[in-house]
Amino acid sequence: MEKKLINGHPHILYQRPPVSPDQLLQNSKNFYNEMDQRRTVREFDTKPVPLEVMENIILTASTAPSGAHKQPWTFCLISDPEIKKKIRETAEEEEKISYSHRMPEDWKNDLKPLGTDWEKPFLEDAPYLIVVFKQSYGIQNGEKVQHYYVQESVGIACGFLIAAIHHAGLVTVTHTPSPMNFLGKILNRPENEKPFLLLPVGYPKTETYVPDIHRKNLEEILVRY
Ligand code: IYR
Repeated sequence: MEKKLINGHPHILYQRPPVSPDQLLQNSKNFYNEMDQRRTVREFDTKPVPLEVMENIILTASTAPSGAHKQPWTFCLISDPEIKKKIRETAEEEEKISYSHRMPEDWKNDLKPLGTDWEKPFLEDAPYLIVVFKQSYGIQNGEKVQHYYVQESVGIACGFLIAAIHHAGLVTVTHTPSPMNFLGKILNRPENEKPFLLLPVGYPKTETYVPDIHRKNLEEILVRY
């Protein structure tokens, strides 16, 4: 029987082909090796990326689990140069104040190895910007719909999004201009949506340098019981 009712709701049989322990090892190693090649990149080539690639990446993000399957996210995909310019100008205005007044010295010192500053040319150079919005609540047929674990759900979806961008062969940087409410205004988003993360997406510049920093090793991150 391929379908049955549970709590009066239809369920379908879920089957995945069995995977041998050897194959599990191979698959997990391959995926780890691929993800370990991911780097945050802040210098983008202006070379275009096909729209369908971006749509597939966003579809992948939307496969993330979410509280009560409410899928409390909206992905805004921006290629319009005028909108990118406006976002860059406003983000830089805020970042200028952050770097000069808002961020304490310790924070700025922690960022020194990454080489960041208030200038964000990637907001115009990258062929696409994705602005992820979290929906504090949903609206269906004019009625408010309760959402659950919004922060966690959208965070997980962004993880999937970043993995999909990398897997496709592109690069990104998780940019969180602060404060970032201006994004809702520029993109004309409704009251139930709050900006969560901004990701420029594209090819890296031909000669791009990234910080010579390293990931914690397994013994530093894993506790076995
Ligand atoms: N939002 C600023 C500052 C910044 C903060 C952290 I924490 C980073 O890991 C990187 C940057 C900016 O985008 O420059």
